Amino acid sequence: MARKKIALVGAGMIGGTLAHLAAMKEMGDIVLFDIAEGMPSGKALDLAQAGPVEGYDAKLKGTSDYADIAGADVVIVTAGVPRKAGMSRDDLLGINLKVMQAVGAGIKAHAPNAFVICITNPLDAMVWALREYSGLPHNMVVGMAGVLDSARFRHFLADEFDVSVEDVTAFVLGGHGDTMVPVIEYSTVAGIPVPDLIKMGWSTQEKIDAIVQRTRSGGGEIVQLLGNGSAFYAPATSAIAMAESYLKDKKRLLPCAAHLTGQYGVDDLYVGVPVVIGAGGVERVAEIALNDEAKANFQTSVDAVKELLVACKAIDGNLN
Ligand code: A3D
Repeated sequence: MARKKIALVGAGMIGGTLAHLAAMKEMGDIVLFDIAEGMPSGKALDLAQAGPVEGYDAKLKGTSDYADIAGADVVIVTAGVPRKAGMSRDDLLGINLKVMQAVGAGIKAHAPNAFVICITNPLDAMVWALREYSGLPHNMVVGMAGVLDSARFRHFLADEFDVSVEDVTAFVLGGHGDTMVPVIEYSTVAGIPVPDLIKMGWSTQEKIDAIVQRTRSGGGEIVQLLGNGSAFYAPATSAIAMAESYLKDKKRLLPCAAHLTGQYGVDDLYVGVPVVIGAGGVERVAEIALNDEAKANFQTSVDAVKELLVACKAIDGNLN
């Protein structure tokens, strides 16, 4: 069986980390695409030279020519600009929308059968625009945010309960922004829901509320600390988990920005919900029951995503 092909569009901080992870896991051959000439080839060569030491077999190529992504099984898109301290994700919209137009055209021409994972911010609007520009089926285009936001929530919860992160599951729904919705009823330690753990005296409502808030601003906390650019290790790991679920038909249930067609009362919008990812791309949307507070928060988040789409359409009249 031929090796799989993973195309990484955008070879910056996340793109380079994606290439490293994909090579270490021998997920397939890797193409690093970027408009910056030379840099993707430099990263590809550096990573190829780590192969003999680590013992991974993967062909790595850097390029600025879309023809090189031809036949990719998975395309992960990080092209664009990241946030700087003091910027919101939404401040990136104007620049990154134009980038999505170019990337969408490249995918449409050269990798129309790929499973496409978008990471570029503002995520929920960019994944929608990328789908529009690429013309791929909705089930084959998905946004990475929920896996990362949930991982941040899981890390903070594991720290608070002083238990292994392995046993902590958590769900964060809604758009990838300050209005995201960490749902504590569906967050557990080895199956014990967080509200029960509070009753057991393992934590307090105040502490969990503070963790929810820290999760919402988890990306901003890292932007402040780094001083230049935004998080890249955990975002890359999260996208790789989604790519693996597709390539290995694992059918993992992961929170992702997926296209909704009436689920959760939302139509024709990309927003973070739990979905099953398998060989068919996004195979199923899990519609979980939400309490009134979570429902209201989810709606606020959906309204924020809708506003971003209005802004996209104002910039590009061809989007509708
Ligand atoms: P960075 O290291 O700047 O890499 C972006 C790369 O995109 C650079 O190498 C650019 O040269 C390249 N690029 C710019 N325009 C184009 C184009 N038209 N075609 C191809 N390549 C292009 O950023 P990064 O890797 O740190 O972040 C990438 C994106 O991910 C940003 O938009 C971030 O805001 C976003 N991000 C999202 C999350 C989510 O959870 C959704 C988390 C962290 C970062």
